[in-house]
Amino acid sequence: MQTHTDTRQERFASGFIAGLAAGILATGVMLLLNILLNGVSLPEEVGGAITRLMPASIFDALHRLIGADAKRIFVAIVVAGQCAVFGLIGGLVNLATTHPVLVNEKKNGAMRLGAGIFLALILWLASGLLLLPLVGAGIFGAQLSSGTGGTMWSLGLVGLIYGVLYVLLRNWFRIREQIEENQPGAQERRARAKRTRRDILRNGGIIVGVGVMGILAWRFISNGINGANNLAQLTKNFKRKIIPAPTPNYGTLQPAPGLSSEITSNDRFYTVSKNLVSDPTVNASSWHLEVKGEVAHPFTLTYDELLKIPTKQQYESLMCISNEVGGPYMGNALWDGFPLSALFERAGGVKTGATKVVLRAADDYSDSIHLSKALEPTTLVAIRMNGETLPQLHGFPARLLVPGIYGMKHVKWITSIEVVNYDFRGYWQGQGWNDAAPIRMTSRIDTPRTDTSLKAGQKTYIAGVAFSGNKGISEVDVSLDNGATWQRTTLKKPITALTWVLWELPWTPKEGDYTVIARAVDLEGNVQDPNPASPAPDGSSGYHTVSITVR
Ligand SMILES: Nc1nc2c(c(=O)[nH]1)N[C@H]1C(S)=C(S)[C@@H](COP(=O)(O)O)O[C@H]1N2
Ligand SMILES: [Mo]
Repeated sequence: MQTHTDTRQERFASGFIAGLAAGILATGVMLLLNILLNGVSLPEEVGGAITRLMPASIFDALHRLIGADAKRIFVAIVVAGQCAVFGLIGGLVNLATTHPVLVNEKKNGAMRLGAGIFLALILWLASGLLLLPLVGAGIFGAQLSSGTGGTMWSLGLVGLIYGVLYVLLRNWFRIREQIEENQPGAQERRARAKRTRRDILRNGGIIVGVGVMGILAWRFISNGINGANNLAQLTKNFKRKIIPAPTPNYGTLQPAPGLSSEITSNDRFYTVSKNLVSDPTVNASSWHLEVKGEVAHPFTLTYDELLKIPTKQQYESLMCISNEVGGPYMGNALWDGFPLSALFERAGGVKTGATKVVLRAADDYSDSIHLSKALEPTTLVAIRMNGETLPQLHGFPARLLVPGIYGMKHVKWITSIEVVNYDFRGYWQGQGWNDAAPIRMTSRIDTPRTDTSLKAGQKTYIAGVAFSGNKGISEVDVSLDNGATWQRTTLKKPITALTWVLWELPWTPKEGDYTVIARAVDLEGNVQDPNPASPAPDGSSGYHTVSITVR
């Protein structure tokens, strides 16, 4: 049989394709094992390390540029990256394996299955001893909730699938190529195939490039339009504080379509977590809550013991520190929980010198709050939300509630509570996010939405929500003329000072183009900050603005 000797380029290309195909399947299995059996997910660990290393400002800018889907797009890129690395390994291995121990020359140069298993072993060691420690997950994921054992077997299985599949595919490609070689016209077909490969690469590159440029241009233009409000005038008329604070203008609101409901149902409540692929599903029967550190008598609770602690009900609204002005990451619920301080009493008290309380979670998330904040009577360990057992997405079996500071500190899926005497920094603080994280007052126009067309002479309502954390709301004003004049809106008397406030202004507009702006004042008289700031590192500020056309 006349065999054509492959060029190095061709050997790499066929090895790459075999590696890529095997890698896509192995990656799929890895993600499935992660979701179903708590196996390790390398894309999540690598992706997590990248987001942690990224300065908060860049993270934030990317988030704004790409929008709400940033997390999904990022995961897709990292997953694709992993598949590409598998392809690359396949290509390099095919270049390097000529040794008779790995390749059986008698069988047309077929790679031995043992070579695939050997490759799996090398990959297993490299990811367990190099990659995982490098991304901060410890040797074989010792720091992860999947643990060393879970990481070892899941990585091993995924590696084996890759190694064996790679060898089979690579050999299959080779046999096919050899059969084709021996048919007439092989030279021509090879040349044509090479041209096609080049064309696909070039055209694909152009399409991706144009697409990316298009998205960037579109975001740039739309950001520019939204950002063009009369800021100089707003800041000039801005009084930081009104003394005495205005007396709230409570009244009955008309049902305005589009206005948020005062209580957000569990299935409509926003969810945010660091977890790129899946959130933890905690098994209540094996779950424990450790209370430890600078306390007299550390102890551990089971879920049944936790349920026996007397609870109280508390309405509280939550807002994510990544929420843009006017953004969706806000909600209000009725929670059942017990004061965090009850756990310290049970532990025989906090030792002198303690300064902070560290919360750790089943997804390896952590954050801390100052001891004084931890001892406030409204700081709760919550176990129910709107009358239901805490839903999995919102932190089952237990989460923290700390009114006045951002959602970031409301640690979900808590596994341990440690009192410490040093300045602990949590998961997001490594990126530069504010550690104290007090909520910056905000108001959102729920209706009408931007670019709505309204009919002249027809009565409608401008309505929305305002939130200050734990300082209440005394006044919300609306401007219809880009900040030149303001009108007071009617407030729905809020449930407590820890919740958001619904507001409304009836409006029968004349024909014209309007720039509608809202601003709030809290019960201490502090006025919402008009200076626009993006969420990183302290939370967003500025006034929500919508453009309305009336015809
Ligand atoms: N364990 C854990 N707790 C967490 C997070 C997380 O990633 N892991 N994310 C925090 C962030 S950034 C926010 S805004 C809130 C969101 O809570 P929700 O999903 O119930 O709205 O949870 C916080 N608690
Ligand atoms: Mo958040």
